[in-house]
Amino acid sequence: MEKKLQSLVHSAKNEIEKVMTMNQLLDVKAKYLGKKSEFNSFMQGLKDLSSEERPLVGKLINEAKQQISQFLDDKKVEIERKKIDQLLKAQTIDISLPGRAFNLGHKHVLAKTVEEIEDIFVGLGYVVKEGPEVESDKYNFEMLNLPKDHPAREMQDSFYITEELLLRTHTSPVQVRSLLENVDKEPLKIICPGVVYRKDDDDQTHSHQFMQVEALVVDKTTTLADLKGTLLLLARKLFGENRQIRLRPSYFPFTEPSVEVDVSCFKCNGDGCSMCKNTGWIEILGAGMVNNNVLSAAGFDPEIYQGFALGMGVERIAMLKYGIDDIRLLYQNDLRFNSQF
Ligand code: 2NL
Repeated sequence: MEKKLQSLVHSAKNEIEKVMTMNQLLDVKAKYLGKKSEFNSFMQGLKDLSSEERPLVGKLINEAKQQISQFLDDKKVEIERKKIDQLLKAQTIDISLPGRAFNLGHKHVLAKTVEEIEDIFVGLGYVVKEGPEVESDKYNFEMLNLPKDHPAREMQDSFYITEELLLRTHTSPVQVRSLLENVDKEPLKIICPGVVYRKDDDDQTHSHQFMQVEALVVDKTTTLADLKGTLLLLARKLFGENRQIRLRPSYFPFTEPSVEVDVSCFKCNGDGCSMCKNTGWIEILGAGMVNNNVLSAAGFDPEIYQGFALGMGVERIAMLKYGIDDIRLLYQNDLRFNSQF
Protein backbone atom coordinates (compact mmCIF):
# COMPACT_ATOMS: atom_id res chain seq x y z
CA MET A 1 0.00 0.00 0.00
CA GLU A 2 2.72 2.36 1.00
CA LYS A 3 4.67 1.54 -2.18
CA LYS A 4 1.58 2.14 -4.27
CA LEU A 5 1.02 5.57 -2.73
CA GLN A 6 4.68 6.47 -3.18
CA SER A 7 4.61 5.63 -6.88
CA LEU A 8 1.37 7.58 -7.24
CA VAL A 9 2.95 10.66 -5.69
CA HIS A 10 6.01 10.15 -7.87
CA SER A 11 4.09 9.96 -11.15
CA ALA A 12 1.89 12.93 -10.12
CA LYS A 13 5.04 14.92 -9.46
CA ASN A 14 6.45 14.01 -12.89
CA GLU A 15 3.27 14.93 -14.71
CA ILE A 16 2.78 18.21 -12.85
CA GLU A 17 6.33 19.23 -13.73
CA LYS A 18 5.55 18.94 -17.45
CA VAL A 19 2.37 21.04 -17.21
CA MET A 20 2.44 24.38 -19.15
CA THR A 21 -1.09 25.79 -18.84
CA MET A 22 -3.80 26.23 -16.27
CA ASN A 23 -6.14 23.87 -18.20
CA GLN A 24 -3.53 21.14 -18.25
CA LEU A 25 -3.06 21.63 -14.53
CA LEU A 26 -6.80 21.19 -13.89
CA ASP A 27 -6.77 17.95 -15.93
CA VAL A 28 -3.86 16.57 -13.91
CA LYS A 29 -5.59 17.55 -10.67
CA ALA A 30 -8.77 15.69 -11.72
CA LYS A 31 -6.70 12.71 -12.74
CA TYR A 32 -4.91 12.36 -9.40
CA LEU A 33 -7.34 13.76 -6.82
CA GLY A 34 -10.71 13.70 -8.62
CA LYS A 35 -13.69 11.41 -8.06
CA LYS A 36 -12.56 8.85 -10.64
CA SER A 37 -8.93 8.92 -9.49
CA GLU A 38 -6.91 6.02 -8.18
CA PHE A 39 -6.61 8.06 -5.06
CA ASN A 40 -10.32 8.05 -4.49
CA SER A 41 -10.45 4.28 -4.85
CA PHE A 42 -7.83 4.05 -2.05
CA MET A 43 -10.13 6.18 0.11
CA GLN A 44 -13.08 3.94 -0.74
CA GLY A 45 -10.96 0.90 0.24
CA LEU A 46 -10.37 2.29 3.76
CA LYS A 47 -13.72 1.00 5.00
CA ASP A 48 -12.71 -2.61 4.26
CA LEU A 49 -9.68 -2.37 6.54
CA SER A 50 -9.53 -3.46 10.13
CA SER A 51 -9.82 -0.83 12.86
CA GLU A 52 -6.08 -1.17 13.65
CA GLU A 53 -4.94 -0.73 10.04
CA ARG A 54 -7.42 2.07 9.13
CA PRO A 55 -5.77 5.01 11.00
CA LEU A 56 -2.29 4.03 9.79
CA VAL A 57 -3.30 3.75 6.14
CA GLY A 58 -5.53 6.81 6.45
CA LYS A 59 -2.53 8.80 7.64
CA LEU A 60 -0.42 7.62 4.68
CA ILE A 61 -3.17 8.50 2.23
CA ASN A 62 -3.51 11.96 3.76
CA GLU A 63 0.19 12.62 3.58
CA ALA A 64 0.29 11.56 -0.08
CA LYS A 65 -2.67 13.81 -0.82
CA GLN A 66 -0.99 16.76 0.87
CA GLN A 67 2.18 16.26 -1.16
CA ILE A 68 0.28 16.14 -4.44
CA SER A 69 -1.74 19.23 -3.45
CA GLN A 70 1.48 21.08 -2.69
CA PHE A 71 2.89 20.20 -6.15
CA LEU A 72 -0.32 21.46 -7.74
CA ASP A 73 -0.26 24.73 -5.74
CA ASP A 74 3.39 25.39 -6.55
CA LYS A 75 2.74 24.82 -10.24
CA LYS A 76 -0.25 27.17 -10.13
CA VAL A 77 1.90 29.98 -8.67
CA GLU A 78 4.57 29.31 -11.30
CA ILE A 79 2.08 29.50 -14.18
CA GLU A 80 0.58 32.74 -12.87
CA ARG A 81 3.99 34.35 -12.44
CA LYS A 82 4.97 33.40 -16.00
CA LYS A 83 1.76 34.93 -17.31
CA ILE A 84 2.47 38.28 -15.54
CA ASP A 85 6.05 38.28 -16.84
CA GLN A 86 4.78 37.80 -20.38
CA LEU A 87 2.24 40.63 -19.97
CA LEU A 88 4.90 43.00 -18.61
CA LYS A 89 7.21 42.20 -21.48
CA ALA A 90 4.46 42.79 -24.04
CA GLN A 91 3.46 46.13 -22.47
CA THR A 92 6.83 47.84 -22.11
CA ILE A 93 6.97 51.44 -23.42
CA ASP A 94 9.53 52.23 -26.07
CA ILE A 95 11.36 55.17 -24.47
CA SER A 96 13.57 55.59 -27.53
CA LEU A 97 10.66 57.27 -29.41
CA PRO A 98 11.16 61.05 -29.79
CA GLY A 99 8.83 63.17 -27.58
CA ARG A 100 6.25 65.61 -28.90
CA ALA A 101 7.63 69.14 -29.34
CA PHE A 102 6.13 71.59 -26.83
CA ASN A 103 6.33 75.30 -27.61
CA LEU A 104 6.67 77.28 -24.42
CA GLY A 105 5.92 80.99 -24.81
CA HIS A 106 8.06 83.71 -23.30
CA LYS A 107 8.10 87.44 -22.70
CA HIS A 108 8.36 89.83 -25.63
CA VAL A 109 11.70 91.62 -25.91
CA LEU A 110 9.99 94.98 -25.24
CA ALA A 111 8.34 93.68 -22.06
CA LYS A 112 11.68 92.25 -20.97
CA THR A 113 13.38 95.59 -21.51
CA VAL A 114 10.71 97.52 -19.57
CA GLU A 115 11.04 95.08 -16.68
CA GLU A 116 14.81 95.34 -16.73
CA ILE A 117 14.59 99.14 -16.47
CA GLU A 118 11.94 98.88 -13.73
CA ASP A 119 14.11 96.47 -11.74
CA ILE A 120 17.06 98.88 -11.82
CA PHE A 121 14.96 101.72 -10.40
CA VAL A 122 13.05 99.56 -7.92
CA GLY A 123 16.48 98.47 -6.67
CA LEU A 124 17.17 102.17 -5.96
CA GLY A 125 13.93 102.52 -3.96
CA TYR A 126 11.68 103.98 -6.67
CA VAL A 127 7.96 103.18 -6.78
CA VAL A 128 6.34 102.16 -10.10
CA LYS A 129 3.31 104.33 -11.05
CA GLU A 130 0.84 103.95 -13.90
CA GLY A 131 -1.89 106.20 -15.24
CA PRO A 132 -4.45 106.68 -18.03
CA GLU A 133 -3.48 106.70 -21.70
CA VAL A 134 -6.30 109.13 -22.53
CA GLU A 135 -5.27 112.36 -20.84
CA SER A 136 -6.41 115.95 -20.49
CA ASP A 137 -4.57 118.73 -22.27
CA LYS A 138 -4.01 120.17 -18.80
CA TYR A 139 -2.04 117.20 -17.37
CA ASN A 140 -0.29 116.27 -20.59
CA PHE A 141 0.83 119.80 -21.56
CA GLU A 142 -0.19 122.77 -19.42
CA MET A 143 1.04 121.44 -16.06
CA LEU A 144 4.35 120.63 -17.75
CA ASN A 145 5.14 124.20 -18.77
CA LEU A 146 3.64 123.74 -22.23
CA PRO A 147 0.84 126.34 -22.47
CA LYS A 148 -1.57 126.23 -25.41
CA ASP A 149 0.36 128.55 -27.73
CA HIS A 150 3.80 127.15 -26.85
CA PRO A 151 5.98 126.36 -29.90
CA ALA A 152 7.43 123.23 -28.20
CA ARG A 153 4.03 121.55 -28.56
CA GLU A 154 5.06 121.04 -32.19
CA MET A 155 7.57 118.41 -30.98
CA GLN A 156 4.75 116.35 -29.50
CA ASP A 157 1.81 116.62 -31.88
CA SER A 158 -0.93 114.34 -30.59
CA PHE A 159 -4.09 112.43 -31.42
CA TYR A 160 -7.00 114.48 -30.08
CA ILE A 161 -10.26 112.97 -28.91
CA THR A 162 -11.78 116.38 -28.11
CA GLU A 163 -10.22 119.85 -27.75
CA GLU A 164 -9.31 118.93 -24.17
CA LEU A 165 -8.78 115.15 -24.35
CA LEU A 166 -5.92 113.42 -26.16
CA LEU A 167 -3.75 110.31 -26.22
CA ARG A 168 -0.86 111.13 -23.88
CA THR A 169 2.37 112.04 -25.65
CA HIS A 170 4.57 111.05 -22.69
CA THR A 171 4.10 109.46 -19.25
CA SER A 172 4.84 112.80 -17.54
CA PRO A 173 1.13 113.33 -16.66
CA VAL A 174 1.37 110.27 -14.41
CA GLN A 175 4.15 112.08 -12.53
CA VAL A 176 2.09 115.28 -12.37
CA ARG A 177 -0.76 113.27 -10.83
CA SER A 178 1.64 111.80 -8.24
CA LEU A 179 2.92 115.29 -7.34
CA LEU A 180 -0.65 116.58 -6.93
CA GLU A 181 -1.66 113.57 -4.80
CA ASN A 182 1.36 114.12 -2.54
CA VAL A 183 -0.28 116.85 -0.40
CA ASP A 184 2.16 116.26 2.49
CA LYS A 185 5.07 116.99 0.12
CA GLU A 186 6.91 113.81 1.06
CA PRO A 187 10.13 113.07 -0.84
CA LEU A 188 9.13 111.43 -4.14
CA LYS A 189 10.95 108.75 -6.17
CA ILE A 190 8.84 107.23 -8.93
CA ILE A 191 9.13 105.63 -12.34
CA CYS A 192 6.30 105.66 -14.84
CA PRO A 193 6.41 103.07 -17.62
CA GLY A 194 3.73 102.96 -20.28
CA VAL A 195 2.54 103.38 -23.85
CA VAL A 196 2.55 106.89 -25.35
CA TYR A 197 1.38 108.31 -28.71
CA ARG A 198 2.69 110.99 -31.03
CA LYS A 199 1.43 112.04 -34.43
CA ASP A 200 4.42 110.90 -36.44
CA ASP A 201 5.09 109.10 -39.71
CA ASP A 202 6.21 105.52 -39.03
CA ASP A 203 9.60 104.47 -40.36
CA GLN A 204 12.60 102.39 -39.33
CA THR A 205 13.19 104.46 -36.19
CA HIS A 206 9.82 106.18 -35.55
CA SER A 207 6.46 104.87 -34.43
CA HIS A 208 3.23 106.77 -33.66
CA GLN A 209 2.91 104.52 -30.61
CA PHE A 210 5.85 103.57 -28.39
CA MET A 211 6.79 102.78 -24.81
CA GLN A 212 8.36 105.25 -22.49
CA VAL A 213 9.80 105.05 -19.01
CA GLU A 214 10.17 108.30 -17.10
CA ALA A 215 11.71 108.73 -13.67
CA LEU A 216 11.12 111.59 -11.24
CA VAL A 217 12.79 112.47 -7.96
CA VAL A 218 11.66 115.48 -5.90
CA ASP A 219 13.16 116.37 -2.54
CA LYS A 220 14.68 119.38 -0.78
CA THR A 221 18.31 118.59 -1.59
CA THR A 222 18.17 116.79 -4.95
CA THR A 223 20.82 118.16 -7.34
CA LEU A 224 22.21 117.66 -10.82
CA ALA A 225 24.94 115.53 -9.18
CA ASP A 226 22.24 113.05 -8.06
CA LEU A 227 20.94 112.97 -11.64
CA LYS A 228 24.44 112.30 -13.01
CA GLY A 229 25.05 109.49 -10.52
CA THR A 230 21.69 107.91 -11.33
CA LEU A 231 22.34 108.17 -15.08
CA LEU A 232 25.79 106.59 -14.76
CA LEU A 233 24.39 103.68 -12.74
CA LEU A 234 21.52 103.22 -15.23
CA ALA A 235 23.90 103.27 -18.25
CA ARG A 236 26.21 100.72 -16.64
CA LYS A 237 23.39 98.38 -15.57
CA LEU A 238 21.87 98.52 -19.07
CA PHE A 239 24.99 98.49 -21.25
CA GLY A 240 27.85 97.14 -19.13
CA GLU A 241 29.96 98.08 -16.12
CA ASN A 242 32.72 99.73 -18.22
CA ARG A 243 30.44 102.38 -19.73
CA GLN A 244 30.91 106.15 -19.34
CA ILE A 245 28.23 108.79 -19.87
CA ARG A 246 28.32 112.21 -21.48
CA LEU A 247 25.78 115.00 -20.94
CA ARG A 248 25.05 117.50 -23.73
CA PRO A 249 22.99 120.65 -23.16
CA SER A 250 19.50 120.36 -24.60
CA TYR A 251 16.00 121.74 -24.25
CA PHE A 252 12.77 120.38 -22.79
CA PRO A 253 10.01 122.72 -21.61
CA PHE A 254 9.60 120.72 -18.36
CA THR A 255 13.27 120.73 -17.28
CA GLU A 256 15.88 123.43 -16.74
CA PRO A 257 18.70 122.80 -17.32
CA SER A 258 18.01 119.98 -19.77
CA VAL A 259 20.46 117.41 -21.05
CA GLU A 260 20.76 114.77 -23.73
CA VAL A 261 22.52 111.68 -22.35
CA ASP A 262 25.01 109.61 -24.35
CA VAL A 263 26.62 106.31 -23.33
CA SER A 264 30.11 105.34 -24.51
CA CYS A 265 29.75 102.89 -27.39
CA PHE A 266 29.45 99.34 -26.06
CA LYS A 267 30.49 97.86 -29.40
CA CYS A 268 33.82 99.65 -29.95
CA ASN A 269 34.33 100.91 -26.37
CA GLY A 270 34.45 104.49 -27.64
CA ASP A 271 37.00 104.04 -30.45
CA GLY A 272 34.48 104.67 -33.21
CA CYS A 273 32.48 102.18 -35.29
CA SER A 274 29.35 101.94 -37.44
CA MET A 275 27.15 101.54 -34.33
CA CYS A 276 28.16 104.96 -32.92
CA LYS A 277 28.70 106.54 -36.37
CA ASN A 278 32.38 106.94 -35.50
CA THR A 279 31.67 109.27 -32.57
CA GLY A 280 32.27 106.75 -29.77
CA TRP A 281 28.96 107.84 -28.18
CA ILE A 282 25.35 106.69 -28.47
CA GLU A 283 22.38 108.84 -27.40
CA ILE A 284 20.10 106.95 -24.99
CA LEU A 285 17.77 109.41 -23.24
CA GLY A 286 16.81 112.93 -22.17
CA ALA A 287 16.83 114.37 -18.67
CA GLY A 288 17.12 117.53 -16.58
CA MET A 289 16.28 119.34 -13.37
CA VAL A 290 12.52 119.79 -12.98
CA ASN A 291 11.51 123.22 -14.27
CA ASN A 292 10.40 125.62 -11.50
CA ASN A 293 7.15 126.26 -13.35
CA VAL A 294 6.33 122.51 -13.18
CA LEU A 295 7.06 122.40 -9.44
CA SER A 296 4.94 125.50 -8.80
CA ALA A 297 2.02 124.25 -10.88
CA ALA A 298 1.96 121.03 -8.81
CA GLY A 299 2.06 122.99 -5.53
CA PHE A 300 5.75 122.51 -4.69
CA ASP A 301 7.57 125.74 -3.72
CA PRO A 302 10.70 125.83 -5.96
CA GLU A 303 12.47 127.81 -3.23
CA ILE A 304 12.22 124.71 -1.01
CA TYR A 305 11.93 121.74 -3.39
CA GLN A 306 13.93 120.69 -6.39
CA GLY A 307 14.19 117.50 -8.38
CA PHE A 308 15.36 115.74 -11.48
CA ALA A 309 13.52 113.83 -14.19
CA LEU A 310 14.52 111.63 -17.08
CA GLY A 311 12.69 109.95 -19.91
CA MET A 312 13.61 107.23 -22.35
CA GLY A 313 12.06 105.40 -25.25
CA VAL A 314 12.04 101.69 -24.41
CA GLU A 315 12.13 100.66 -28.09
CA ARG A 316 15.34 102.60 -28.60
CA ILE A 317 16.96 100.94 -25.56
CA ALA A 318 15.84 97.47 -26.72
CA MET A 319 17.03 98.10 -30.29
CA LEU A 320 20.47 99.18 -29.04
CA LYS A 321 20.80 96.33 -26.54
CA TYR A 322 19.71 93.57 -28.92
CA GLY A 323 20.92 95.00 -32.23
CA ILE A 324 17.45 95.44 -33.78
CA ASP A 325 17.55 97.72 -36.83
CA ASP A 326 13.84 98.35 -37.48
CA ILE A 327 11.38 99.47 -34.78
CA ARG A 328 8.45 97.93 -36.72
CA LEU A 329 9.81 94.42 -36.05
CA LEU A 330 8.82 94.95 -32.42
CA TYR A 331 5.11 95.20 -33.29
CA GLN A 332 4.61 92.59 -36.02
CA ASN A 333 4.42 89.53 -33.77
CA ASP A 334 6.44 87.47 -36.21
CA LEU A 335 7.60 84.41 -34.26
CA ARG A 336 10.76 84.20 -36.37
CA PHE A 337 11.67 87.55 -34.79
CA ASN A 338 10.08 87.23 -31.34
CA SER A 339 11.59 83.85 -30.56
CA GLN A 340 15.12 85.20 -31.00
CA PHE A 341 14.99 87.01 -27.65
C1 2NL B 1 12.80 111.80 -23.78
C2 2NL B 1 13.00 112.81 -22.70
C3 2NL B 1 12.15 113.54 -20.60
C4 2NL B 1 11.15 114.33 -18.59
C5 2NL B 1 11.13 113.51 -19.70
C6 2NL B 1 9.69 115.16 -16.79
C7 2NL B 1 8.56 114.89 -16.08
C8 2NL B 1 8.15 115.79 -15.13
C9 2NL B 1 8.88 116.88 -14.88
C10 2NL B 1 9.99 117.10 -15.61
CL1 2NL B 1 6.74 115.50 -14.24
N1 2NL B 1 10.40 116.25 -16.56
N2 2NL B 1 10.07 114.27 -17.75
C11 2NL B 1 12.23 115.17 -18.40
C12 2NL B 1 13.26 115.17 -19.31
C13 2NL B 1 13.24 114.37 -20.44
O1 2NL B 1 12.04 112.68 -21.70
O2 2NL B 1 13.53 111.80 -24.71
N3 2NL B 1 11.82 110.92 -23.68
C14 2NL B 1 11.55 109.89 -24.64
